[in-house]
Amino acid sequence: MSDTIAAIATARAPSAIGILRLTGEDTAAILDKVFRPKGRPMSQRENRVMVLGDVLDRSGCAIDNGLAVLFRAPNSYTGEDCAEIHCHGSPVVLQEVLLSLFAAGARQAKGGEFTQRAFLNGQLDLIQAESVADLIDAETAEAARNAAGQLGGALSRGVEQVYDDLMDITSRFYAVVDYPDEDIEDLQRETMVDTLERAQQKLSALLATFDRGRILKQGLPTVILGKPNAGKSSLLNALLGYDRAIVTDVAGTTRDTVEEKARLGKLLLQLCDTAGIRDTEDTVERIGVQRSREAANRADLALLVLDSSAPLSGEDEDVIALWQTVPKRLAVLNKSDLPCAVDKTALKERFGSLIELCAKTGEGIDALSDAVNALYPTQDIPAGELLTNARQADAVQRALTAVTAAKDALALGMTGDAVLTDAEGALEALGELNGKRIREDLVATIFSRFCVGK
Ligand SMILES: Nc1nc2c(ncn2[C@@H]2O[C@H](COP(=O)(O)OP(=O)(O)OP(=O)(O)O)[C@@H](O)[C@H]2O)c(=O)[nH]1
Ligand SMILES: [Mg+2]
Repeated sequence: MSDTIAAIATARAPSAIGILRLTGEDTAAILDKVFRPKGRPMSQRENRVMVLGDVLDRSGCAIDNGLAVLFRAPNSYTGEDCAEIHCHGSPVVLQEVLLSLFAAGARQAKGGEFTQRAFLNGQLDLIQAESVADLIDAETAEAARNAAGQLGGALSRGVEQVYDDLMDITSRFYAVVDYPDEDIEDLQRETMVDTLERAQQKLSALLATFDRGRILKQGLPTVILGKPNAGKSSLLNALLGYDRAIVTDVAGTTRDTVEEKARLGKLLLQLCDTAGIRDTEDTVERIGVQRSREAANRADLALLVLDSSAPLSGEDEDVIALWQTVPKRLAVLNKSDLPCAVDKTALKERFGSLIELCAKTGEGIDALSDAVNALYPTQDIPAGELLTNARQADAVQRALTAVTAAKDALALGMTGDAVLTDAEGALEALGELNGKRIREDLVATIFSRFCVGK
């Protein structure tokens, strides 16, 4: 038995339609008090059918004319009775209807409470529940597709398989521990090592997707490096499509790092424009240069910006040395609209490739986009099977460590209880991952990060 909760599920801005949601055991009764169709009340109508009617405020006056739908348990999002009221998207109307639902007996839903109920009622596992938040927060189509795949159970199925295999092993080991005189037969030992090895492979393959998954969700940490006036801020602005950073012909314009996300082809970049690297007496600029170095340390990709209108200088060489410390790199030859003063062939040879562009007009940005995307090819991982969540990655890592220990213990001929402890450890980690074995307070923390109405 659960109390009935209600929330506005759509954004608080004037829009064509705004939706309120409610779930809990008094859903139908509360809906009858707030929504009045022509003829029979909602509670006496067919399941999952949209009905037109008046939406009533606390005093029983119509404040809108809208639609309502009732999803009776267990065929609903939460697994309980659920309903939606579709109003016109006026924030004032939605707020009045929400108060009307409270007056009729509902209480305000907490962040993520709908999805939390869906999880607690077994409609979704924890991986799927978290993917709901990821889907809503997705910043690229690829991230959304991955979240949708997870919601569909792509990741859950793989985890479930490993979980079941480990359950099988632990139950066999309980037998060994209960009857210590019976040794594990060699044959049985071998099949168990096989099973653990398969689990190990699956878990490490899953963990290997996290790098890509993190990029998908948070953006690829990308630093723009170059000497003063090379055109770094101009490049940032060109990639963003608006003037985010100040651009002037004064060398040393950018003092602090400027961070912004930008979509580039299929990728989301977490761009960081930096202060031009040079030796300087200026205190503020010196701190800026230090920050540029720190940004390079954190970055996964570095874009080196060179000015094609002037020969390479010692300052350029200092930047190149820093640029070379970043794992993935691209060299950009900027100011392609000006007469060229560098030896392009030599630079191409030195850097492997050279992308010529004009940050001022945006010409050549497409080539840069292609080159960046080519560095991060979409792997052959089906959508939905990328780990994107640090909590999940941590659980997979713990499960992997425990499975490896169990496998090693077994291969070394250790006793049943030693292996059992490790196998149990792996099960516990996987149970935390999909929510089969998880502490209540942890569940509450996870869902509290969701927004209200989700
Ligand atoms: N002609 C031409 N000028 C450019 C181009 N890109 C940048 N500039 C000019 O070069 C100067 C410096 O540009 P910025 O983008 O501020 O350079 P920066 O590398 O951020 O410089 P600092 O912040 O001082 O390190 C400005 O006058 C820009 O208008 C380009 O593609 N062509
Ligand atoms: Mg700048």
